[in-house]
Amino acid sequence: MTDFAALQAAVLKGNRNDVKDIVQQAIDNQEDINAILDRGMIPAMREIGERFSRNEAYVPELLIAARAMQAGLTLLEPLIAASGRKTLGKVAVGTVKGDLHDIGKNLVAIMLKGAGYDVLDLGVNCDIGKFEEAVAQGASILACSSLLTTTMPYMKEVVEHFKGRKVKIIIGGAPVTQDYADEIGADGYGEDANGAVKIVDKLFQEA
Ligand code: B1M
Repeated sequence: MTDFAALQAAVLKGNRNDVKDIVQQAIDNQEDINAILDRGMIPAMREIGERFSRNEAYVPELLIAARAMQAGLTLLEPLIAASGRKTLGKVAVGTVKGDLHDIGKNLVAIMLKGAGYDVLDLGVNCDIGKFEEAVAQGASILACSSLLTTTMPYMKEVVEHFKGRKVKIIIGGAPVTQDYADEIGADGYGEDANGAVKIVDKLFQEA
């Protein structure tokens, strides 16, 4: 029987070795993969995200938890692929054209993955072509990150490019605000990585 509380605690503390051991044991005991994710790892990543939003956890703790989560996911990934587990939806995450900052974008990608979404990480310096490729690969939400006031206007170009299409555009990054998202007609704004998960949850629920 898998100790899901211990698995959650190990992810929260970022204890990579414990996560690997518990997940491997669970696999050996033919535990349901969905249970490992939904009762162990995903709630722990959501909890660390909530703590981060409340300033009770900081970037290093988030990264350490994410690394532990990734260690467990690496063991599960082949089984997930073989089982055909349905993810909650496909989201593409990219830092917009001209901008090379990727730490925040990476956190957003990790938190979305941790929350159960299928994430396409488009990297940095993403032009509209890259976002188009993501849509062609099935992404229904595009999460754009910008850290520079000089690259923020590119988000407006992305929004305008996809206007009238089924895809939703959400934006975030240190200089970005809800007001700016409203001004350019984006479908949502995430203040931080956890905020990005919340807006993605909301948009998929509404879809
Ligand atoms: Co740059 N940089 N930088 N930089 N850099 C800033 C952003 C700056 C504020 C520093 C400053 O002057 N005080 C300033 C921007 C000023 C402005 O535009 N008003 C700046 C500048 C000017 C520059 C260069 C132009 C410097 C130069 O070369 N003259 C240059 C630009 C390069 C380029 O992109 N073309 C540059 C370069 C760099 C480094 C390469 C050295 C490095 C980036 C390394 C990397 O990312 N791999 C760097 C860094 C590290 C920073 C600071 C210090 C830290 C950014 C960071 O990683 N924060 C930054 C100063 C600062 O922000 N205090 C600065 C931690 C990260 C977790 O937070 O990215 O905000 P953040 O992400 C958050 C939220 O914003 C949100 O969630 C994340 C988690 O909470 N979020 C989203 C982010 N994306 C989201 C997407 C979403 C939702 C939420 O989608 C829905």
